[in-house]
Amino acid sequence: MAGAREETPVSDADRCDNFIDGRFVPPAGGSYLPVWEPATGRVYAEVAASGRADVDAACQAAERAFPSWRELPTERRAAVLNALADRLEAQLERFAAAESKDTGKPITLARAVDIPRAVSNLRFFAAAAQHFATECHPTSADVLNYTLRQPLGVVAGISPWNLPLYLFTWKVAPALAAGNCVVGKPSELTPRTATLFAGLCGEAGLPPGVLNVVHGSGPDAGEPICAHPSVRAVSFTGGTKTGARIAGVAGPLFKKLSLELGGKNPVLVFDDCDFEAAVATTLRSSFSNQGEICLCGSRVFVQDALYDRFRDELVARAARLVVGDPADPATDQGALISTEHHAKVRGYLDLARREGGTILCGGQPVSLPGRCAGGWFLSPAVVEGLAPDCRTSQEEIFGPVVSLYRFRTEEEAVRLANGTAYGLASVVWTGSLDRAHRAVRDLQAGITWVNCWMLRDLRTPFGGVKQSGVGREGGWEALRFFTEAKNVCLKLSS
Ligand code: TXE
Repeated sequence: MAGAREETPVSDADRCDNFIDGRFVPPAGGSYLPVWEPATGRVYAEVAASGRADVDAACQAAERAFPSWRELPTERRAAVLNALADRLEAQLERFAAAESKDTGKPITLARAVDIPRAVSNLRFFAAAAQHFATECHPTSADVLNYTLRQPLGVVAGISPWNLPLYLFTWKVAPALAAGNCVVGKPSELTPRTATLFAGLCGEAGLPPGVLNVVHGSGPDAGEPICAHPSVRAVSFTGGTKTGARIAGVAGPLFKKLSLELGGKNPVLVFDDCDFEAAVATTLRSSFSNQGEICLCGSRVFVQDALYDRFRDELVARAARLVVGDPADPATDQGALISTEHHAKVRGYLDLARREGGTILCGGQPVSLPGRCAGGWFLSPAVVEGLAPDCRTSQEEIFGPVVSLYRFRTEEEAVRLANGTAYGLASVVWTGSLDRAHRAVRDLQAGITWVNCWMLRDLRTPFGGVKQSGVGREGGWEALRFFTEAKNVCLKLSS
């Protein structure tokens, strides 16, 4: 029965220990947290429940490693990242299986997206660091100002459970490439692939202490990392409330902060769009990874003349998505991350009904036969009839739920799209270049896709506005974040 939890014994091989100073070590306090397999609802591993002492040990190891890592030529650091990428790529199948088991996502997605993207993150920042240049300001004939960009020292990367290795490497790769040492904390819900990744570091030539992985809960392990005096910057991806908490801890200590938070992303479908492309992509932007991607479109605004046709087609296709064992290549929709999250998403569907919405399809717990009988599955839901300002329309659900709204004019669509506290991503479907440009100008979001979704170029700035975050990652932005600019003013002697 979906929602229940069953415990089974855990073997040593399924233990995720910390990785500190180049070695796997148990947590100082000796305790572990259970790790659940979302597809079965059973505990299948355990993860170090670290605390302040483990964070101290990791930060000290990182401090010790920093001088030599910083002094390595950029090319040598890049070579280590490329060696890591090669090893990861060679073990793609092993990592994809681990990611799928830990998160409940379909194995096909982990194989095609999560692990290849982690490989790309490493290769991309290995190359980017070698092309990174700084500014020079010749002030006068005898005065030259130039900018040095120096690594910060020890930096932290705190990553979430929805795209575990993808986002872990998105932080770790630029930080290391720029010459920093890292203390990383993966989500305690999905610690597996970061642990396997740490196991590749030695053979890839990463010196001990350069990358440390400290596992554990947010309050016990994450917060001491954010507050640690050695940590000069924190790059965080996760929920908006957690981001506010981290800002409250790290802000008064004047640490650099990059916060990639939640979203309630609008999709604007105008009646002059390419219908097939719009409906097929909206299906993906609504339900990829069970809707557990911060970039998923969760509010779909459709122009009056197209509304009924678009709704009927989206509902028909959503109803055909296969909810199944994530290990089965035929599965489109895997399990939700936890029983709590499953309950939270179902709670929003109940709320949607109370707020006047109609669930057009899905939204039901799915009971699968066999090994997945206890898994946290939910059929993808399309909702209509909600007011744009009700809670279901305003709060991040982060699951396989999308709501539809009808609009008449361009102004109305943009106003409704902007009417939430969030501003991460937005999507516009139209055949008109003028309309696209106007929408792009007026939408409050860090990213706008026009006639596409999730087409990513790692050189582009990534981040949100309003409650979706502060700062930008990706490309030069990430290398700027993980370095400190120092201006040098040289005057020639007369
Ligand atoms: O994430 P948390 P949760 C959203 C989504 C979801 C909600 C809560 O709506 O339902 O957030 O998810 C660490 N100091 N997103 O609770 O808590 C934590 O251990 C330092 C959006 O699972 O934000 C984990 O490593 N660290 C999202 C990481 O923060 C702390 C992805 C993220 O966990 C901490 C995930 C603390 N006080 C959830 N508390 C996105 N934007 O992609 C927790 N952590």
